Amino acid sequence: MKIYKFLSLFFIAFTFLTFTSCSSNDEDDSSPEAKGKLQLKFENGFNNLGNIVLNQTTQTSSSGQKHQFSTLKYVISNISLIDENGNEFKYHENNPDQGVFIINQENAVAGIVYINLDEIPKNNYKKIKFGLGISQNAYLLGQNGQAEFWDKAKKESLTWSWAAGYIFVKLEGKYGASSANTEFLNHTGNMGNVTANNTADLYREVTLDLPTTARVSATIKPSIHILADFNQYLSGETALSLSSTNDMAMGSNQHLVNVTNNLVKMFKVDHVHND
Ligand SMILES: [Cu+2]
Repeated sequence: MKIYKFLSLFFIAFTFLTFTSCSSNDEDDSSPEAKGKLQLKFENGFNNLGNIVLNQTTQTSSSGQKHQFSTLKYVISNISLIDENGNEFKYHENNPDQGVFIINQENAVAGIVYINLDEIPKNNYKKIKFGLGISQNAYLLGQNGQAEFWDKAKKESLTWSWAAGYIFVKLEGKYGASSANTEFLNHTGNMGNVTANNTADLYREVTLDLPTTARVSATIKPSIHILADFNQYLSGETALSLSSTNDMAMGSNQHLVNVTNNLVKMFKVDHVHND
């Protein structure tokens, strides 16, 4: 009997403690300055084949061309989150040192490349928006405005000269009619100041709906799981074929404009984890 009494007292004390710690957490959460964290997961694949394994996964395009990637990298910037009321929280907008991220398939862990964001206001978010590449507003800050990111991008071989600027998407690999045996490289990016140089602006933004609300709080760090379907590259809105005229393309020529317009449609939020 004694042991039961002891246990029940212990249980009451425990319940009380849990209760008080919960309510104090709630108070923290509701303070206007409450901040939390958010994770983005980028999973690069072919929607019918699953994750892309570099030098291995071989796809056949809608034009019947075999292709595989040895390098797959792209730049994500100007991330913003849109809440239930349509208000937008911008994460270090046009600030490459703090708000630009490189997705490199070499860094994929079980097929996923992670971006971790801090200092996100507690809120319920319904949409995510981000840029593929670097906006002119950011680039035109000049090299002093993005020294850290320039060095980081340089280490990842995602730069040309400063005057030319950044590589936005870097795809390399092999392609061919019956087997993937001919090398290709397609590097998209702006040619410096696109107005001054009268060249195409390849920076693009996408807005994606979240199938489940991402509930950022001091205690919940949601993960937004994004699929990037690389079938869009050659088999997207504009079907593209690699050939000797475009298999060594760098910059923003018409082939790379088409590649960009296809790729910007590859993103989709598959699901959101709230934990
Ligand atoms: Cu997931």
